[in-house]
Amino acid sequence: MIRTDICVLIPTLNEEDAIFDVVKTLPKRVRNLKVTPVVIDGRSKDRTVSRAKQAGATVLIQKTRGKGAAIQEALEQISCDYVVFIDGDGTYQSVELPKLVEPLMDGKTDMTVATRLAQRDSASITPFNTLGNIAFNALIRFFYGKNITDMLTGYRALSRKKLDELNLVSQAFEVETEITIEALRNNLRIHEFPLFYKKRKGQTKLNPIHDGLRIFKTLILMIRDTKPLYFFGILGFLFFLFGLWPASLVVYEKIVFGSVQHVPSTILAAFSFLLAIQIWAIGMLADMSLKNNQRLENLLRKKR
Ligand SMILES: Nc1nc2c(ncn2[C@@H]2O[C@H](COP(=O)(O)OP(=O)(O)OP(=O)(O)O)[C@@H](O)[C@H]2O)c(=O)[nH]1
Ligand SMILES: [Mg+2]
Repeated sequence: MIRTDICVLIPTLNEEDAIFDVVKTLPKRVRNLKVTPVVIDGRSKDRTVSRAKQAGATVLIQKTRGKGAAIQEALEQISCDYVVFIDGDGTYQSVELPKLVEPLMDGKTDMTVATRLAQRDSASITPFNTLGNIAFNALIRFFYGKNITDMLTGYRALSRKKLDELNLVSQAFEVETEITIEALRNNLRIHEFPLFYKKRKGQTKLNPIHDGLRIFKTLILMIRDTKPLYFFGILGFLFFLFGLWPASLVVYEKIVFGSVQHVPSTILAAFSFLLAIQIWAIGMLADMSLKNNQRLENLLRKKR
């Protein structure tokens, strides 16, 4: 077990060009607290592990696969007061670590997040990734009413106690999405601030289509589980709207001609409305179950 005050968790996969500087430029202490860089390496084929050790990091070798899995695996082997996540590709400013940890130490916030969109190298994020990020942030704003400006950033910090309250299960690049929504679900105070974001060294491990779809799926499923009334409410409303067109046709015929000519339209309208009602009912049941779970969670938290 690694014991320290502030653990900086750095997942790496073939990052030999960047990892030395990422580790070396980390401050050794924040105020009087010791900082320990822990690299969790996904069995890199290059010199990542030796470069990380040269820079002074503790290196763990990942048994599973994927960034999210790496983080979970590492957390099981670390005991600390604060956890900082930073990518090992040289995109984030290691030296700015105190800006992330000090607000936590002062009790001003529960999670600090360094955002990338305001200040960055021109080619650091592709237009496609920027667009995806903006769309995901908009979904969060719509469902949770919180103005998260960069939910996919890899540089963030939490106290270990707060981190342990989050239910993290994702294996790959969905981990940031999961942390963000879990933080919102647990009413954590989130403090975002911009930090300069550099162009990455070495090859990206993120496949924009494949990983983008996985992130989208995670986001939608988490919205379903944490905001069922909105989720099923909107879904039911879409079916209700869909049924309005054949229904208006049928009503028009009944009023003008006195009888209904389009029987299939009647069936389609009835089917759509019934489906909408069923979806709304599922939403209400899911919401009741969520509220009960929250009550249980609160009870358990108080008993701890
Ligand atoms: N341990 C481990 N680390 C990984 C794995 N996949 C990616 N990483 C690391 O996770 C960090 C983020 O991955 P990136 O490829 O930079 O992904 P990104 O930052 O979303 O995308 P870029 O815009 O290309 O930087 C990097 O330090 C990677 O080396 C993995 O399977 N295991
Ligand atoms: Mg990166």
